[in-house]
Amino acid sequence: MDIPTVLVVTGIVPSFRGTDSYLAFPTLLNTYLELNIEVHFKPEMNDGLILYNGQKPGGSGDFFSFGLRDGIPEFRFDVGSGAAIIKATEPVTLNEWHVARLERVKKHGNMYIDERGPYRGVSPGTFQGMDLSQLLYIGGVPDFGSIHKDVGFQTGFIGCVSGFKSETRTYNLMKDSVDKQGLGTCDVCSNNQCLNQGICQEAQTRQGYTCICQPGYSGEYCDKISEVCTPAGPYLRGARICGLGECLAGHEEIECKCKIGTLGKRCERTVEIVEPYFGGKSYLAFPAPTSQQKLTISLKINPASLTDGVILYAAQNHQGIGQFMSVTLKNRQVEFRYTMAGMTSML
Ligand SMILES: [Ca+2]
Repeated sequence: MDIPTVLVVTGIVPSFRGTDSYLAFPTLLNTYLELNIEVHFKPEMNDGLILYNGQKPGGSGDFFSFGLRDGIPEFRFDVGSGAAIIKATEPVTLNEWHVARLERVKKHGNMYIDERGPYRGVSPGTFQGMDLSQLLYIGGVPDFGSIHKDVGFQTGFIGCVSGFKSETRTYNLMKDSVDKQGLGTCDVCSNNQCLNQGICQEAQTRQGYTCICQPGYSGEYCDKISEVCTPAGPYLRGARICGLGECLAGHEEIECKCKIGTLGKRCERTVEIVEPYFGGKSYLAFPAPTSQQKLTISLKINPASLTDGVILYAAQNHQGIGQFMSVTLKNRQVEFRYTMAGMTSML
């Protein structure tokens, strides 16, 4: 195998600088009776707001927030009749990764920090339901003057956030955000624990990276001697062998199916593809066109060979029955075929 020399998939784990620095997402859903979220963070300073979601513009109404005050994690929420304030009993360590788990059932809140807890609190008054409709912010907010007055923060977080998840969804921090401001790249690999020449790859995991293992090694830190894919989630053992690609079990050894833009036996190298070259067994897949009335497609092709081949294909289903359209090279001519009203036409 080639020795990996290049690895430039970066910009996956954001860092925040305290002011004018945040990520925004659509409001958190299904929080009326319960809240169940988790955030992974590495602070560089002791104070700053890490999460905020409110109800009304200008900050009135319900909200929940999470942040660090003198290094102490603090979870607050208001369901309509006053804020619950839940504090941990000890500060978190700076420059290390931490996990905060925030739970709420009606007026009752629990916070776990690195599995310590629960730290508990109850909101006052009679209201029980949390109504949220503004954007969910991570790392800070655009304007501290227009968030709920009981949040109690004037500055955003300084440090890195490697993951955020709700009960039903793990967020892709960079891709799922609807607005972002002032982000930097987190240096996640300077103290990585990848063993056996494993390569550190920035990733939205608890520690902000995964290890891409050399052949013959696997495990979270390439610490296990083996070469098998495991039928597990994207960040478990098998997937790490192939970096961001997919691990396939072959007869003799594993194979990596790399995402476009990565290549190498373990998807360890990156390349920017402007004009893709197809070698006969390759393809690019896109969502099927949705326009039913009229469809205009333009393609620029440069054939390296005039042997027959498929240039473009889209169909109703995977079974090869039903409607389809295709553009092919056949007998040195470009053919366009499509079905309409049960008839196949050919141009
Ligand atoms: Ca409410």
